[in-house]
Amino acid sequence: LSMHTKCRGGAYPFTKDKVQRVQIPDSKVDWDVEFAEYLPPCYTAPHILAAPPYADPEIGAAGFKPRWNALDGRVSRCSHVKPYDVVDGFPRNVCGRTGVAGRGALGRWGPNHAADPIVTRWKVADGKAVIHEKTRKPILQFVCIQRRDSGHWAIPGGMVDPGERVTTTLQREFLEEALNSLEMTEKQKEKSEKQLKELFKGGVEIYSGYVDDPRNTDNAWMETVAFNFHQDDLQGVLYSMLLHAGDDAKAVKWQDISSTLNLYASHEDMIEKVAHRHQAHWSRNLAVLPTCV
Ligand code: RP5
Ligand code: MG
Ligand code: MG
Repeated sequence: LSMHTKCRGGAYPFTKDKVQRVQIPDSKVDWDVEFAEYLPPCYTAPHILAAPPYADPEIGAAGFKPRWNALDGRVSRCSHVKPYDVVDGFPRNVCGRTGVAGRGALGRWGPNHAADPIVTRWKVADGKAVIHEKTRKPILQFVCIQRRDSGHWAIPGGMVDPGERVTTTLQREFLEEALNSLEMTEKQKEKSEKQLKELFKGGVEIYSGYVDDPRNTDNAWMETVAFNFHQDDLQGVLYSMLLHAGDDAKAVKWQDISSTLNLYASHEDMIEKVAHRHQAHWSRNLAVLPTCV
């Protein structure tokens, strides 16, 4: 991702329009380009300043000595993109200016690491894979959740807890958001985990890097590692498993994959990669190849 767009311009999310981002033309996103009059508002959400366990203290707070661009105890402050600059004690967004300083709604200064499980199966009808009429390619479906915070449809991803393995985060977030494991009995949870065991063994990394998340600021931003867990078997467990939205998801569904999706942050880009990986249908607007004369 060379330039972010969803974290530029307009109001910062969840501020009821009270915090407006400074408009930044494409040409001035890059920190290396002079922007003398740039004076972004500084905003950190009240629930972050209230210091929940997952959030950092304020920069300069007694005893807060973050190790930037390094593994800081159990928290990774390394970017997947590149080492970031730290200016006057504040880490700088690896993808440039966002029009707002501070942490916004994000807990950590610098990179906030998430993981995104992209769980896929083939669309079927009468026991057979459904082929797209235009592209003649099979249609892939993924488990898509509706975010409670913004209402956008998204991959059921979540934050990597301190010291947590990404493989654990992927499975935990899928269980929480798409199967509502937080409201299951231990027995039900065990059953779901068992059902998913084979699937989650075979994940393939699709993307690792910056996420164009609307919460990003000049000093705090989302990064993720996205894995695809695909089931090829048209009779597999994914066809009988009951989806049930939970935690920060308010709805969940199997979503047909195509280029007309309009997902949260830069999730479409990750889904597109998955579609290509499986040679599944993506866009009905096939590229028109130049003809030789
Ligand atoms: C996105 O936010 C990531 O790609 C991931 O899907 C999600 C993690 O944040 P929460 O869902 O925990 O808010 O940037
Ligand atoms: Mg979650
Ligand atoms: Mg989430």
